[in-house]
Amino acid sequence: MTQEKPPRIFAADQQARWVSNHAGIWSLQGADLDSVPTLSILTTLWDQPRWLEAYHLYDKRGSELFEQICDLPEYYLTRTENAILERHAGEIIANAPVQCIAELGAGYSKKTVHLLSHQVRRRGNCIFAPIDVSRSALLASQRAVQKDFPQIEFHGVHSRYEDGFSAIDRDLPTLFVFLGSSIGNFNHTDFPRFFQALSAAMGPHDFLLLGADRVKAVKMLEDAYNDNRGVTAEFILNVFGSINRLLQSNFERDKMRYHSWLNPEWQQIEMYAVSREPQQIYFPTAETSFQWQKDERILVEISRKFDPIRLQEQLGFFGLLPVKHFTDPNEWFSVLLFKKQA
Ligand code: AVJ
Repeated sequence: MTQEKPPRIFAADQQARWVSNHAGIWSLQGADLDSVPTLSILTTLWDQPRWLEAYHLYDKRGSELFEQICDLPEYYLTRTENAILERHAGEIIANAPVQCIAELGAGYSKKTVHLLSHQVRRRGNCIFAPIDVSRSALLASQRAVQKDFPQIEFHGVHSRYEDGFSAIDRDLPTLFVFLGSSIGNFNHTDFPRFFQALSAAMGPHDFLLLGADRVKAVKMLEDAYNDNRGVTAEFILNVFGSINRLLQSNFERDKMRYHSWLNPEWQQIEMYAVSREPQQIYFPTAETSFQWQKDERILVEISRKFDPIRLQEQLGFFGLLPVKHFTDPNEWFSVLLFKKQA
């Protein structure tokens, strides 16, 4: 442990809780992010329909596959959002007079660079505080920021989103950034819980920048999650490799197939693993098993689509007031700036 003094990004009553074992990277004292969440996996797998929480998708291979998805011709989200940010970063920063940019997830993407460079240009200095459960993502982010923006003070927060954003000093004017339409992964209970907690953690000078994929023609949406090369299928089915490693279970790639569709009532893409044959799935560490029937589906991920105007109205009920709405010429994707109600 290096005896680094906790930086001023943390609120006074939080300072003692955060420790650093690598300069510029902070974790909660005693927190164990790698503990095997057996019970949480089994409870969702025994639900009806069976389902899994999306964060299990991002092991090493899953993260690599997701990177490939971002470059697929069918997956318009990443490049569309990037173009919006590239074009409007100056205006976003001008409208959000902050000293700190705190990014939830995705430590350092080329999308964030647009914000950082405008912040540096306009205000000279800046704190960048990515919050991520992946330590390696934070380290990569730190290397890149220190190289490209030596004037930026970097503090990586190695924690779950909620622990991270709740610890940040409410008096430090901060722009929280949540890009990529990651909110699309939140189901109807996660969604209000997340915004309630985030808004409660935000101070009177704070802003939120949110990237949200929009409701649009069914074919375009379904193609984005069912690409020609089958990368999305590999990404979704890879989750069972990660589950096998955690629980020593016996899911087999060859005995399942990928299926996805747009659920029109919920306006969400649903991504399933479907069993090709009846099979018994064992969980030796929990001494239990279940019969995975032929054609029975396990819901691995959802990706909700949004109407930006309705989203602005909805977030208003959480004390987040719309400031600006940025979109692309085709109106495929929205980047929304909110201010915390004083
Ligand atoms: C990272 C949640 C935004 O929902 O578009 C992409 C994940 N899954 N293709 C999305 C994903 C399959 C992605 N998010």
